[in-house]
Amino acid sequence: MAAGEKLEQAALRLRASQRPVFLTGAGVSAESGVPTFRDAATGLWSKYEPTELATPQAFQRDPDLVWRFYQYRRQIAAPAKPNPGHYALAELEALKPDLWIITQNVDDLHEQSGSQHVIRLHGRLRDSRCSQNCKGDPTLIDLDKFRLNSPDTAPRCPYCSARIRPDVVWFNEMLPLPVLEAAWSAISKADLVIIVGTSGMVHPAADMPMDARDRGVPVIEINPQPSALTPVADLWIDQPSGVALPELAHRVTALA
Ligand code: BV8
Ligand code: ZN
Repeated sequence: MAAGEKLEQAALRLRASQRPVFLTGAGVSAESGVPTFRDAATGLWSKYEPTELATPQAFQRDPDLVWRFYQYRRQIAAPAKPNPGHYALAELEALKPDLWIITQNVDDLHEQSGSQHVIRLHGRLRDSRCSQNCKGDPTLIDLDKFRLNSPDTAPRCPYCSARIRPDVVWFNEMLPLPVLEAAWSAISKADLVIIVGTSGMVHPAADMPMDARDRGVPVIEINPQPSALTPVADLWIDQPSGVALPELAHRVTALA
């Protein structure tokens, strides 16, 4: 099926849906210049596997190394701006008030582009917290306020002196329960799931479209490459999200 026909089919489904859910991954931020997760360790970090650094064990073993990795990723993500794909999702939410985005991304680009209904599964790169959550979960620490913005060593909590860490969910850590509940609730109500820019390797995010498909909900994937979730999709649009999403929004608006 030609690309135009696939987009037309996707637009008709999206137009007819009341409660569409978009599951996004690092690919949706690629055109904003944020390296995808599996490409995150380039240059001097290329000798590390991101999945090995994004664990409590790595932080336990070498907090300063993991802290430097996240300071490096913060530096890259800080200047990034939303791309047309992010803005298209915000435009679609204005048309479809019950649209939800479940994102695996830890950048703020969906929120920066105006999307309100965003469920962040894996936390927020720019936030730091006490690793012991000594003042409650989460004990967020404003590094600027406490003048702790250290590039090289994991600073210590001003309240209990435990190490400070990025407020993200690492591998082998549970996702926060309220976030999981919100995501599963959105997926259980979805009448259409559109997967954008994820390799589909990380759980429980990857389980969500599968659950929808098992209930007979149509699933569409937007990704220039096949992913672990392509077999779950009824329709695979093999285009970059920065191209496909604006085209989709344009067609849905035209149908309105
Ligand atoms: C948990 C924050 C319970 C940190 C991240 C079931 C089966 C197997 C394993 C497990 C399972 N259940 C649990 C596990 C273990 C583990 C897991 O999934 N392991 C896998 C990898 C083997 N999961 C967990 O540990 C989770 N916790 O389940 O708790 C528990 C408790 C104890 C013990 C066991 C279980 C927590 C997972 C959270 C990890 N934290 N992020 C950080 O960012 O540093 S995940 C990390 O990967 C990022 O958030 C990233 O978003 C996410 C997924 O990666 P992608 O977004 O897909 O990015 P990737 O680079 O892989 O792919 C990019 C895609 O974009 C590609 O397909 C590419 O083609 C495409 N693309 C590129 N350009 C474009 C594009 N697409 C569109 N347009 C473009 N222009
Ligand atoms: Zn503390």
